[in-house]
Amino acid sequence: MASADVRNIVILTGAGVSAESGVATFRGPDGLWEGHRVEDVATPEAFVRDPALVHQFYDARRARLGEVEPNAAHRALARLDAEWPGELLIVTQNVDDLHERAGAKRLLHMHGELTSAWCLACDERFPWRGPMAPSAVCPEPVEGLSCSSSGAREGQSFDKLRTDGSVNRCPSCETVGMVRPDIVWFGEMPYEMERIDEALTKADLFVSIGTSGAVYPAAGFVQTARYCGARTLEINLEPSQGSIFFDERHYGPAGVEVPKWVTELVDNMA
Ligand code: BJW
Repeated sequence: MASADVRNIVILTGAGVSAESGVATFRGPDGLWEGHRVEDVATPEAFVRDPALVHQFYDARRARLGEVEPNAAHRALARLDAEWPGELLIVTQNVDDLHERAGAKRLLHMHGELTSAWCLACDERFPWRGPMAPSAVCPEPVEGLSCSSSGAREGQSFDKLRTDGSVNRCPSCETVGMVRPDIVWFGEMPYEMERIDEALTKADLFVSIGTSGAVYPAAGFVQTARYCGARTLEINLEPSQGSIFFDERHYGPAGVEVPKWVTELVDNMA
């Protein structure tokens, strides 16, 4: 793909770009979290059914962010972002912060971020670093409430539970027990769809990296970009579900294939 013909680039990344940093993918052999499928913990219904379980899932992953580092693929994309003179947008489905820690700036998180929280009481979003679940020890008996094994029951907010210090309190309206992960769950609208659609319609090159193509609307971006005239490139460990829609395919670890592709593109810049 000659870079002289390319000015506007859209890059979609998925869990595979962070795999070599030690972040688990969703649908691989290690793609279960303590026996739960992502579809069972990443829905609004799951959160209502068992908020403690869902908080535990996201608290564990938020804590893990401190133990992982960007890899060669994140760094190569940050280099491309810094050096590419045309338009470029990195759309990540990932909720980790490895792209920005590598230095990427022209980036958006369409499925939300682990380091962001959303208050359901006042609708504010704000940065969040520590655990979000109050450590839900079974409280002294509170009238009308009982503890399930996971510390909460259907429809129950955490405000009546005694905690050991981690309080689920909104810093804006101060309501306790109504802060949830700022993550796009199944059935919810991903972020910044208008901006993504606009970039896809203008793209000369669409590159998909480390995603299985199993989750929409991201899985459909390749078809939109292609329909609007972009060349399309897939970089993944193996053919994704949408591999037939790509003009070019590079299969191998992102930490090897992405730096190779970026070097080629940047070295041949017009
Ligand atoms: C490597 C590698 C290495 C490994 N190097 N590669 C029926 C038909 C069509 C659609 C639907 C349907 N029923 C419901 C829907 C809609 C639904 C959906 O798509 N469901 C599917 C299960 C079918 N989508 C939604 O509900 C979305 N909202 C929505 O559609 O709103 C309405 C709407 C209407 C119109 C326009 C727009 C919107 C919301 C989806 C929210 C997804 N949320 C999750 C969890 C939250 C985030 C979190 O907790 O982290 O996001 S699900 C999970 O999957 C996560 C990911 O971002 C997402 C995608 O996964 P990803 O990144 O592709 O990871 P994997 O594990 O699947 O693949 C990794 C790949 O990497 C593999 O291919 C490996 O080979 C590869 N790999 N190591 C390179 N080293």
